[in-house]
Amino acid sequence: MSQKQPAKIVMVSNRGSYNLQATRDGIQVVPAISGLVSAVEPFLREKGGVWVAWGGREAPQENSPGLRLPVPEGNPAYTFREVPLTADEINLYYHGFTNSALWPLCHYFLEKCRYEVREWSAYVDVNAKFAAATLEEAGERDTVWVNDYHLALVPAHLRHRRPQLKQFFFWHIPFPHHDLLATLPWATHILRGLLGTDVLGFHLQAYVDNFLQAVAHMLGARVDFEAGIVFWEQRRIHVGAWPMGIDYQAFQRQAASPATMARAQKLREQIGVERLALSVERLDYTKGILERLLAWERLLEEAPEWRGRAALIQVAVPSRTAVPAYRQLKEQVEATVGRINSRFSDGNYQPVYYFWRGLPRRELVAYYLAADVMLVTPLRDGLNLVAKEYVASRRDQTGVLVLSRFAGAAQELKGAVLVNPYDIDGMAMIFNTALGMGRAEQSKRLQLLQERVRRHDVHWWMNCFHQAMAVREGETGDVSGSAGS
Ligand code: GDG
Repeated sequence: MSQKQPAKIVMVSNRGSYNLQATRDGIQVVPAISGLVSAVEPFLREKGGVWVAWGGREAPQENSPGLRLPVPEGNPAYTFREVPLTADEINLYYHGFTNSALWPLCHYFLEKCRYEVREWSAYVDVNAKFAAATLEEAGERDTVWVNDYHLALVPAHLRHRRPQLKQFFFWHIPFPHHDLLATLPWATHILRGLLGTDVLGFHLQAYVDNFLQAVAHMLGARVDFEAGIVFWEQRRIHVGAWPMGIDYQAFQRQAASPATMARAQKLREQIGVERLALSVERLDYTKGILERLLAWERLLEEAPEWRGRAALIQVAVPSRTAVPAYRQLKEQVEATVGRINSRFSDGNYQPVYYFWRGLPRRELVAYYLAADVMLVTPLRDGLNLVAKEYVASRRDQTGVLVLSRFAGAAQELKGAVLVNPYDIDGMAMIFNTALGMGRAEQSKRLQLLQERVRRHDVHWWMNCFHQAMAVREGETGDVSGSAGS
């Protein structure tokens, strides 16, 4: 890469902004749905750069080089660089270590964790592959931004191969207490890998604290807990809490479009109830879908006045379908929806509308607009962007956000009605309150929520990293006494 080119951002994540699908006519590029994509893609579209990611397909051959594609199609703004994975790698690294060890561990589902050495080895190999592709894309002056638990070892690889490269890392899910982390046989490797970065971000201060305690206890690193700095191998690593924001104005604009409003109106007419509740998420056991359905059923049992008058739309986006825990959950959710509908449907009335598919963005905003009550009740969630998107879409300041106290977003979103998703009876009572909440109370709460989501939007979030990097670049102080050197 030429030194004369302007510095660019190289985003690195397991799944990127696009999935590649082989068709008879060649490779088709399909936009991907994820929180990260929603937040960061607009930035790359505006500023250009590269997104290094697995394209979601099986590599055609063992050593395929990986495609480089200008995206979006028709109006290219940045480059999508594929890291091709073989069938074995997908199975062992993706379905295996990341989604059957790290994901449940970080969400406190220890009973769902599977620790297998060959899955760990695949994780090590795939992280090396991602690091190699990143080094091919990044120039000396570029900034590399690595994302999430899939790629915890990439920062140390990059540091080793190119010590001066500027690096951010953002961890999008909860970071567990070291008591829990210690159950993972390779926990110290994960910590060492992450310490290759310059700036490490989490959504919440609680996750920062867990990380700092883990490196202090498990690696013996010197830590300034107050300043959020780890001293490691003659370097300082800045660790901070920056809850991700959304593109508030984009949601407001979409919600203001006549087509979206008309679609929302049509949806309400089709369902034909007084009060409409909505939930949208990947079909994942952390999201509390089953518990929410049980609470909805309890509501209809205990508060029969809602029968015929309130319905729930549950959008469950297919996710990780090769992992047994997800397949099992799908069966349980579908059986539960079937039972509730057979118990309480009457004439044209149906209490639950269940969709196992993703919606196009425009359609999603129409659903947000149609919903009087948004139920976001994960058992544990790093943050949760859906809650923020609902808030941003409610231009007339009506609507109620019911939010789990175990979603990271609950710390920011004062004005939401908080629930404990493990307490089915309690949740049913809160659904009752939310469905019956008056306009004045709704609007008071939504104003508070919108103020927060508007101020701490995606631009604020990106800026936090730039500021943290600027602080790091201004440093010249003594870093002697670092452990791990
Ligand atoms: C992880 C962490 C953290 C969802 N359904 C549809 C759709 N989505 C979009 C939403 C939102 C994103 O996907 C989901 O983001 P969440 O934050 O709610 O949840 P995760 O996917 O689990 O994300 C989470 C996040 O990373 C960011 O750091 O907040 O805690 O688990 O943007 O809009 N988009 C479309 N159709 C759908 O049906 N178009």
